[in-house]
Amino acid sequence: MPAPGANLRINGPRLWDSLMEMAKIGPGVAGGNNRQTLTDADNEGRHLFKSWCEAAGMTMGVDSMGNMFFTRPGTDPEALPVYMGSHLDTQPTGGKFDGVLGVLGALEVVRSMNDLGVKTKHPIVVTNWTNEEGARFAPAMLASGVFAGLHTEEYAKARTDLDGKIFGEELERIGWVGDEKVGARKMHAMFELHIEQGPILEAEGKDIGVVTHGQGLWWLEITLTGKDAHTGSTPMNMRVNAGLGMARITERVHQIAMSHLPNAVGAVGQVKVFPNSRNVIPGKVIFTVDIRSPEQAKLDAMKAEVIRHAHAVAAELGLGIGIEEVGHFDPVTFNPGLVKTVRAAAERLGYSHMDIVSGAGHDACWINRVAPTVMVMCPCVDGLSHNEAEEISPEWAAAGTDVLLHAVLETAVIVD
Ligand code: HGY
Ligand code: MN
Ligand code: MN
Repeated sequence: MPAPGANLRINGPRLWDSLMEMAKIGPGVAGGNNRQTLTDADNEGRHLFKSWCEAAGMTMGVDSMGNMFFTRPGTDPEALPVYMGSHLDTQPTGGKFDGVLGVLGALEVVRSMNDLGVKTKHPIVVTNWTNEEGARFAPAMLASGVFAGLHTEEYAKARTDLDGKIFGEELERIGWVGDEKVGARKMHAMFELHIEQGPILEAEGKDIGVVTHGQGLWWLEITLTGKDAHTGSTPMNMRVNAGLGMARITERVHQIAMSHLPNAVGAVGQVKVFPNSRNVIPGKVIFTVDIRSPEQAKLDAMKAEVIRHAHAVAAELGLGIGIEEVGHFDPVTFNPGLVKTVRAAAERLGYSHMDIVSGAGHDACWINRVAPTVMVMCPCVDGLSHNEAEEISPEWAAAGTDVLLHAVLETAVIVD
């Protein structure tokens, strides 16, 4: 099948306008976004996205996890569709582009296909996956994980947020429980365009990241139980300080990652301290360890070291300890054939590019289990993400979406 002509390009200004329009929904306090999953802002963003997709002639399907699918018909209705998409939910202090570029970039591909009068053999489906971030309801990539069979729908719908709200009830509340069975859809291929969320592409001066692999991840939620006591009158040798245990384990997580460099990262991002009063020694803490590596052996070794050390600290300080695995996926290898297609598209379009391993987790990491999958990345300024100051250039957005257009058209097969 001949590749699409290099002159086929998306409409960059239209894409940028849509990104800025979506960014108005669920605004943050510092120029970014707080459009967390299953909130009213998420609902508003979903409706705006739906209106745009329907205006582009696509028809909507929604599954029982609220995953949204918009279909542009192909000439062969028997042919499995080519999917592309990402997520519209954001971190509480998120940027305007994490996830959103992949969803609205996919929409722009269809809008451009309409402008160009392009027909394809395979149908095309634009997707918004529910709760990719895992910020409000852990784990991350929750709904794509149910779709790929990694989690049961029952497990997912029982997840709770910090206020005790339940996922299934919140999905019901915003009215996005669809009638499709999760995971019933079969895919010819799945593409996800995403900002890198790291510094490599910008530092190397590359416009496009051809994502060959994704690093693996563990989220370990540790609960330490000590004893509430007065911070002033309690002698140091009588304290059972859960907060001290958390501090020691947090420091050790950093050291463990450093001891496994390169290709290893680790941090503690979410912390809950009880009773969280200035003059009470914390009797209980719950915190999540996030460790990652593209190398299976390193990921396994770091997990074992974190658990071993956490138990040693608890024993040393006389603390009770519980460790729950609240998120995990092994390192991912994306489909080599689609990787080649993405690389060839960047080459044909004249964009500088390099192979890259994704540092962040993405819905594509789960969908890769059930369909041929690949990612396309564009740089972000200073590699910053999960921060309201997240920034990309319109040129980077357009380049990534041009490559998505070409790779999807080649895979979906243009029909004259
Ligand atoms: O955690 C991640 O890597 C993704 O941003 N959910
Ligand atoms: Mn993302
Ligand atoms: Mn994210």
